[in-house]
Amino acid sequence: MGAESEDSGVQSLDPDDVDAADILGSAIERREDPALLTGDAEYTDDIELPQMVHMAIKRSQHAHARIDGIDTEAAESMDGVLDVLTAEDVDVPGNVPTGWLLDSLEQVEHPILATDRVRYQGDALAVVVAEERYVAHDALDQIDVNYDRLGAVTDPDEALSDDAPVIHDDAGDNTAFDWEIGDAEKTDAAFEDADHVVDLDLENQLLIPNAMEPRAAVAEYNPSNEELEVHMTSQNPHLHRLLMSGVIDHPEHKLRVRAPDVGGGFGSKIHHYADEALVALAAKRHERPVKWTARRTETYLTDAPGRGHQTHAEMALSDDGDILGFRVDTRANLGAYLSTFAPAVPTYLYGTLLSGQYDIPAIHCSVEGAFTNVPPVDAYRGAGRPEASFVVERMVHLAAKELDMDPAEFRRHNFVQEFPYQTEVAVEYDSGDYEKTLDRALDHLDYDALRERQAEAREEGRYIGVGLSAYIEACGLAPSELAGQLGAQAGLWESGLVRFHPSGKVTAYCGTSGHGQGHDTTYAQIVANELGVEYEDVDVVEGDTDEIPQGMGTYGSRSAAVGGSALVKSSQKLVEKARQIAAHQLEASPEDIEFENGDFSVAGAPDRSMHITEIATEAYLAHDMPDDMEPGLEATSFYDPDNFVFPFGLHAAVVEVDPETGDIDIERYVAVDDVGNQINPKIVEGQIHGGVAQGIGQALYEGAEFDSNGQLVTGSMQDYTVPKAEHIPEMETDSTCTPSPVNPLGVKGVGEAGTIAAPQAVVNAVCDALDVDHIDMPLKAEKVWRAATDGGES
Ligand code: MCN
Repeated sequence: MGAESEDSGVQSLDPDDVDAADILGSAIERREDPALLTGDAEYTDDIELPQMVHMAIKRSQHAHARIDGIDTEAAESMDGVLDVLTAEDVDVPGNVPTGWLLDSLEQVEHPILATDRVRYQGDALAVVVAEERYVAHDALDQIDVNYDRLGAVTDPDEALSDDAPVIHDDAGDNTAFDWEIGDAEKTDAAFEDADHVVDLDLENQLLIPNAMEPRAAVAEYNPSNEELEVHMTSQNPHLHRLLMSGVIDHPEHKLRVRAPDVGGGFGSKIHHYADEALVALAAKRHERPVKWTARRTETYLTDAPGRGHQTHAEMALSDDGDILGFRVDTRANLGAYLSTFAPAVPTYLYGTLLSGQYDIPAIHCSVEGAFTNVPPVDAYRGAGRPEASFVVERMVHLAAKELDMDPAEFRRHNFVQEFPYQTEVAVEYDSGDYEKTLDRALDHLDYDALRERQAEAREEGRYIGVGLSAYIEACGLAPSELAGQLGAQAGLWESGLVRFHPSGKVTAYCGTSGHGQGHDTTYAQIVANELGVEYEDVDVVEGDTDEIPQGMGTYGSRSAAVGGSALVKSSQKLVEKARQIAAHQLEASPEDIEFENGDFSVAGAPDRSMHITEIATEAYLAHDMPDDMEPGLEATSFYDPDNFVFPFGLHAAVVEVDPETGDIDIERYVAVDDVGNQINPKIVEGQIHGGVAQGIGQALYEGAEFDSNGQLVTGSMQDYTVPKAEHIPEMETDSTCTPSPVNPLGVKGVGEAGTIAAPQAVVNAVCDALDVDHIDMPLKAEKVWRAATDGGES
């Protein structure tokens, strides 16, 4: 495990061709893919239940309005319509909660159906329950809503200005919170001593998540035992169960939340939305199964968008090339209400990462959160860390330019060298070797030759640019005690249960909930390795509150580091019990029993041994157990890590810009990542590919746009460019391995790394090509052409 790959592209292996002892760290094929690729997967919308009815949601057509009445009579009288519900019919608390609090946070009500006011286009007003899906949707048109329109604001800077329309009257203004981190005085002093100061205004545009499968829920209620089962597109079923039990006032132990196969989430399926709670309520009200599946237009209007920062950043520098201080002032778009983890994203997941890979002696960051008339904003792949890395790496690029230093050497000069490293923004980096990823990337690029080629091309009137991104991220947020001190309303541990069956087969249950990341494969690799059993003999179960003891879910690239480690801990507990049984049956003392590759043997007498699968049988026969030992062979752990893990890497883009048209051609994209030990290098590579594609999407194409009335003008795939294969260059991937000391696997997360690294690699490359300070994302042709033509900021 942890071998460093040297060639670009990892070869997939058939698990049958891998020795059991080498299973951990092997690039075996994903076992989940055949079902996903052949249509055998079961998504929420595939679920058909007897007597099932359908729900559709009437959504506000305006971004901000008072509601002077909703007339549902015509809809109710339609054939096939069973019911139309408005806020008046909601007889439960019905308020969507916030899962992260800050001292200065302005908590506002978020009713699951709007009462007297709508605050974004798409806010839920009423639901129709009908025998057929299309009847339910047709009935929406028959609901007459009397709107009294109000002024709308979608930009955080404008929302925070004095004359902006106020979105929550009780709050007085649109400030959701004021937050800061770092040492303001020390940072001011650093700027006073500076030889140079560079500064930039940067926008990190609002992005709309685009999971392949839209959000959906099917709820069924059994009145005889009051059990309510909700199948839904969830990244964290236990958390959804906990929150939903409060929202709809249904006992948690009689609520089962199950995530069938989930077609991607990228963060958007973490949060508790109004919609799934409404499905559950409708099922209880009608005592019939109810299904709701969002249409693509609904996902554009209501899936929590991400990013949405306006930032002013300043960096203080010495003549010698040292970064002396860093000052960052950000206004973050929170949307119309506070989504589940919204307050954490632009604060603790952002400000704490502003040291990047650099030893910066003074940092201060202030963030003002703004309510606006866009959908509630929350975590989207990277969640705060891409925003931080973008600010740091854009500023570092500019600083090198200001000092006339090569950007690679400027980075090297300022890199953190010793670990653990305590940053000025609270977090302590676990391990790293930043020069190694830089050098590896520069080798791939043949950097010196590339710079020469760039200079020659410039002489010929061609604009080639090289952009570097030395990113860092934090995942596996922990421990729970710290998260609690910072405002989390939940723990950030993970549970794992490993169960041996009497026949010697194994099931591993984990509270994470994969939705594309290959957990069935990697968790089976981990458990097979720990127990010394065949990989094929380990089954993995996730995503069901009735089957799994507890769980926090999959987001923040935490599953390998926290969920995988919980499975290691459980496996180790189980091995210890098996060792006692082996010692008893082999008539030796437990201290003399050695365990290797599934065999327990007596030290010095290797022929006296039992395989762990035999012990499993013995544990359930229970005919000959040690005194006072219970039968059975399974173990559960709740693993709460001591610290975050900090993956890092160096991504580089080489672009050629056509100054006549503003077109950008990404000639090369090199990604060198260090995610500690790799459980499965093929899955790691796949995660990097997907992440980079999303990052390039942000750099070049994506961005939510609203008109002056707050209407979304990029509300479909025709208007909002999600990158396609043809938009993404061939990636050259490589890795180094610096294990994390934090968890027993030595792993760091990989699920968001590419998305965090890519945007600034591309923007730096384009700015380098045109020799301009900055162009705001997305780098659409007109902006680039203007920058090329005006030679300055667009
Ligand atoms: N892994 C590994 N070695 C490591 C680290 C991870 O082999 N050193 C493996 C893991 O075992 C897992 C995969 O890589 O199979 C991703 O692991 P991890 O980094 O722990 O991330 P999570 O599993 O927690 O996934 C969450 C992450 C996030 S936050 C987003 S957003 C995202 C992402 O994963 N959304 C995705 N990748 C996605 N991939 C798909 N297909 N769909 C999404 O919605």
